[in-house]
Amino acid sequence: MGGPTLPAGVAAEELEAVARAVAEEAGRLVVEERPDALGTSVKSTRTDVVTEMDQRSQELLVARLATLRPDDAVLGEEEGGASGTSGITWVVDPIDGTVNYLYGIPEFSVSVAAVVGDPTTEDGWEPVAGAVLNPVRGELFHAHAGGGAWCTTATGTRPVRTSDATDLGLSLVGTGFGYDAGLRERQARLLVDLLPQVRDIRRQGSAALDLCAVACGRLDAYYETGLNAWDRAAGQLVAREAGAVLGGPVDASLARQLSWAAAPGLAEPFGAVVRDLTDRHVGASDSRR
Ligand code: LIP
Repeated sequence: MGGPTLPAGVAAEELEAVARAVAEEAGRLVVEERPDALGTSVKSTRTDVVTEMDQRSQELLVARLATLRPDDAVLGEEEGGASGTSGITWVVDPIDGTVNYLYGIPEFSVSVAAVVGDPTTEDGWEPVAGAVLNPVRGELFHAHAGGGAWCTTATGTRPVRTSDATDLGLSLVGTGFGYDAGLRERQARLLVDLLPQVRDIRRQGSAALDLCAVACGRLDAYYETGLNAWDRAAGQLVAREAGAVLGGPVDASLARQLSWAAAPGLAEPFGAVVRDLTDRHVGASDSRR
């Protein structure tokens, strides 16, 4: 099956190089220019925090993409994207794991993906290149469609592959929770039913890094309900290129109600159990953040 169709004259490798470059610039910004007194405000609920560095990171990403890819659109988590005419949209999370960033926990990322299609729809889009940077660890995960998944650090670039897990009862599973208290209650009930069936759970706080953790075998599987496109766009491409099987509530289409990724040997039992538990505990209409 062929990969996503790119607009004429667009090379996925070039988009990957752009994603890597701008993610690294934004990563330097959020680490090196974080003020002692970090300005914050709230969005959907009082726990849904945004910092001044989320906004500054997105402003940098939009400005650099306007220079490097002037005809492309940009959709970001924070206010202030850009329209485009090329058929490529950059879907960016300027800081994924904002609460970790706020608390000084070194598990946050800058996530940058180039997608075809409309990323404001549920599944009418597909990533073609992307990069996820943990700027504290200095780990840059990156991929383009059909090019494999890679991790670049100060010591070089290595290919990444999923684990060879096959036993659900021995699987290490990542997840996350939304900002709405009612959704969190239902997500917790899902977790109560899942936890006895797996080895253990990790809640690391960045969907992009969780998907990259599946890609490199630090997690055997990951699921989350209520993700936005910017949380997952780059990480899902890295995971798929690393050999992970990905899916949603009914089929291979990741969706707001449920997005999951698993090592191939685990995909059938894991996909079945998270689809069933999501149906039981988190209805489609409950997947607001
Ligand atoms: C975060 C997600 C994470 C989720 C958090 C939060 P943000 O994104 O990446 O998976 O569990 O609640 O939504 O808001 O830090 O960009």
